[in-house]
Formats: sequence, C-alpha cells, structure tokens
Amino acid sequence: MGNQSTNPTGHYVDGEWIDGRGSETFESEDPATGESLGTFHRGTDADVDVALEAATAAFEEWRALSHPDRAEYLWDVYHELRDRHDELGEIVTRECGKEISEGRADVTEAWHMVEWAAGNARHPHGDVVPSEIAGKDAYMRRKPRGVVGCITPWNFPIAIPFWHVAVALVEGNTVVWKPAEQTPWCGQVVAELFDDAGIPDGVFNMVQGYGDAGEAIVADDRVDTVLFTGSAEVGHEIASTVGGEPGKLAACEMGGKNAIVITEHADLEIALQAAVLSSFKTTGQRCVSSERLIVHTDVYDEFKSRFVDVAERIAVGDPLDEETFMGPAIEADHVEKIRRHNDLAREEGATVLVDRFDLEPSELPESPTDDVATADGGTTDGGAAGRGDFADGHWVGPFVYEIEYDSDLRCLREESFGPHVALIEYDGDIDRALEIHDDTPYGLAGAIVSEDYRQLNAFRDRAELGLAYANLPCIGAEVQLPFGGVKKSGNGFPSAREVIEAVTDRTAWTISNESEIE
Ligand code: TXE
Repeated sequence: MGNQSTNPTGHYVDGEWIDGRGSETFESEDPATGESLGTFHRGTDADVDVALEAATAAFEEWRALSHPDRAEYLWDVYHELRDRHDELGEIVTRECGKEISEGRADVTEAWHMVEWAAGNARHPHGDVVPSEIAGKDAYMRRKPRGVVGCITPWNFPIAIPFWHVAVALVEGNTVVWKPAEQTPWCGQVVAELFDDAGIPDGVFNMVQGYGDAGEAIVADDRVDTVLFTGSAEVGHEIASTVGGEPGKLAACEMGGKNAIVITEHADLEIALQAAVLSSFKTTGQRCVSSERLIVHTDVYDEFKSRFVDVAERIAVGDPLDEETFMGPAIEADHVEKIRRHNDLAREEGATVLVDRFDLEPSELPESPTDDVATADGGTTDGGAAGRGDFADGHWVGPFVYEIEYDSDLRCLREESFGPHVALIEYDGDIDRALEIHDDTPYGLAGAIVSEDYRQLNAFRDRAELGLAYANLPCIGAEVQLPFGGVKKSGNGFPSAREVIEAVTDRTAWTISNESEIE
C-alpha cells in the first residue's frame, strides 16, 4: 500500500495517498447514531487537477496493454471483494445505514460487475461486417475514450462505483472518481482495493469531497466521458454542461417516481410482497423504490387492508441486526426532505393511512454497546457508549396514504426517496393503469402484478420505463442487462454492460486485400 495518510484520510492519486491541497475536512457519520466514523480531506479544484493530470499521463501506457492484461488487476479486486465480503458489507451498513443483508448485497453486486467486466476482456469485441465492395474487409473496432470522470451517490456506495469503473478500466480508460460525501469510508475502501491490486500509478484515482469537486471533474477539458448516478437536478446540470462541449460524453442515471400496477388479475400475496419490498427496503432510498401503488378497484380494499397492516408492523431497527427490515435514513437533511413530501401529500388532500414517520422512542432499538471498527483503522471506545446512541440517529418509519389520482398532484410526480407511499385506486382496463403509471416526468423502473399475459405484455411494451418487472418487486439489478431510465430519469445508462457505449469510441475500419486500388 502507498503512503496512506491516516486521520484525516486523504485522496488516492497517482498510486499514493495524499492529503488535500485545501485545509477543509469533513466527517463520515453513522446514520444510526450520528457518531463520526472518521475524518476526511475535502477535495478542491487543486486536488481534482492533480488527479486529472495523473490520469491523463497514465492513459497511453494503460491503453497499450491487452484487454486480458488490464483485466488481471480487476480479477485481484474481484477476489478481495469476495474474501472480504462480510467485512465490507458491514462498512456499507455502518456508513449508509441500510440493513446488513443489503450491505453485503452491495458488495456482491460489486463483484458481479467486476466479474462481468473482467470476463468480457476475453469475449468478441466489435464487429466484422461484410463490405459492400469486393476485396475489402470491414470492421467496427472499439477504442478507449481517455479519461473517465465518475461521480457516484451514497445509496449503493460500493456497487455503483464498480458499475462505472470496472468497464471503463478494462476498456483501457483511466479514471478519476469522486465518491458521495456521505460515504467517504466506502470510497477509501474501494481505492484500497485497487491499491492492493497494484494497479499502475495514475490509472485509478479517487478524490474525496462534495459537489464542488464533482463540478471540477465535469468542467475539465481533460475528461472525455462523465459517468454520473445521483439526483435528477445534478444529472441534468451535468448533461447540459457536457452537451455544450463537442467530443465529450455524459451518461447519467437519476431517480424515479416508480409505481407498481396491481390489476384485477393479480395474485394479492405476490402483490403484497412486491409492494412491501419495493416501498420499504433500503428505507425507500433506492432509485428503483416504488412510491405509487396503482391498484384496480376490484382488489383495492383487500390489498389496502393487507398493505396497511404490514406497514403498521414493519420493524425499524439496528441495521447491523440480521432481523431488521428497515434501517435509518441517510442524514438529517434527507429526513426533512421526506417530511416535506409527507406534508405536501397532506396539503394536496391525501387520506393518511399509516403515519409512523416520527417513530416513538419505544419503537427505536436499544442502543448498541459492542466495539466496532472506525474508518481510521481504530475501534470505538466500547463500554456503555459503544457505537453511540440510537436516539441521535436519523430514524423514520412508513408513511402511507391514499389519494384520488389527478395529473396536477405534485405528491404523485416528485420523488421523495423515502418510505413514502401513495395508494391510487383505478377503474378500467390496462390502458387506464398505464395512463396513470406514465404520468410522471420520470421513467426509471416499474412493476406489474397480474396473471393475465396480455396485461403483462401491454405493460412491457408500452410503459415508459427503462426497467420493467412482472410479478416481482420493483427492485434489483442484473449486470448482464442494461440498467437506466428514460424521460427525466436519465440518458446513456451509466451502469452494467451499457457503460461500454459511453467509454469507447468506435472506428469503422475498412481494409483492402487487393494489390491495386480500383
Ligand atoms: O444527490 P446528488 P444526493 C436522488 C434522491 C435524493 C436526491 C439527493 O431523490 O433525495 O437525489 O441526493 C455529486 N456537479 N438520488 O444529494 O446531489 C455529489 O457530491 C457534480 C437518486 O445524494 O445528485 C455526489 O457524489 N457532482 C439516486 C453525487 O453527485 C455533483 C441516488 C450525487 O449527489 C454536483 C442518490 C455537481 N453540481 C440520490 N452536486 C439514484 N439514482 O439512485 C453534487 N454532486
């Protein structure tokens, strides 16, 4: 490992751990207790500048390696992710608050992505096409674009970085990555994996920090492609900045106002499971979480009573406890954002069915007392304090309401990114369900629950979505499939296998086999 700065922890640039050029630092916070997990240097324009300089300088040598040789470094990372699966899963849970099986799943998804990208290094790559002129061969060849800037959110702090980085590196690009400011510990851990794998200096660089460091990456001329996952506001800003620069590309994946359509032909047990998992897993903080349940009038009352019953009972608890279904929200500001959405729904005429948003003290888990690791390599003091006091965490519970559909309702159009769920009753056929379903500016993910194949096919073919699920929860990503949205949810699918389109240029290569040009 290079010269690792310890506390505060620095950036990983040109194969070294360096302190920030600026003097500012920031804390990583445990969402369950509000305790600091470590102090990190806040990246400035100057830090981004040296990282981009390193990435630019490393590009020619890195691109000169074969795909399988580049993939060798990724295979080392893959084995580390597998060997340290539980340990890294716990760090994800500590830093972003999602319950432990989801913390581990974040690491699993990361190694799936690395496996796909590194395995792809030995697969056919480009096209051989018949030339329209006899005696010529015609090919489509891919080549790396150069320096790829990656900007990622906090909700999948290990998986999403690998969606961006793994394919970019195998294809021969170099990378400057900025993790989310809420999850710098995960950022540090990912950079350590590349450092341990011995990746050549400057090929992979990580700068900690806030949105201003992300802006510096996006604006810099040395960056050829920007891969972004995060909010719609920032994604659109990035897409328009990059769109004004010929030759530069941005692929952005943003959120959604996702829905599940439950038709008159639904198996209600499947509908219930799909709705509960989609609405409350990760405390509703997934880009694919569902915030609207569009339910046919024939099954509405029964579904409502069963869904409300579960929402009343869902256990919110210590995310490190294997029994917990829902952990805390990421941070205090986010709790207030979800609260404003709950208030908006009330103002717009919602009938509130479950309001456990502000949990009673008796609903909180008992404060933990075990010693646990911190980001600077130490442990907490243990004793009575342990990880801190759950009373200081960012706890929220389910908020469920019913409302009559109206196209003007903001609460049905704007993402809250929390356990905030609207039940909407509809009467009519699948066309009516699709009309309500598509009436948002977003188009990321959605599900249908039905036993009627014609309804399933209509949803698959016509719903305005990038990701459509049938008789399944509206969650889950498969690295073999594209992952991304339409409308305001994004462009370019900066994830899974589709990243290859954003990080390679195509050359149409035509070669003559004749001794003379005719
Ligand atoms: O996102 P941001 P936040 C949605 C969700 C959530 C909201 C805000 O609705 O409530 O976004 O979350 C960096 N130029 N999603 O604040 O601000 C930032 O530092 C360049 C959905 O986390 O978009 C971080 O690294 N970069 C989403 C990353 O962008 C900038 C997951 C995301 O931050 C920047 C997360 C700028 N001007 C939130 N400003 C999903 N698709 O799942 C910020 N950043």
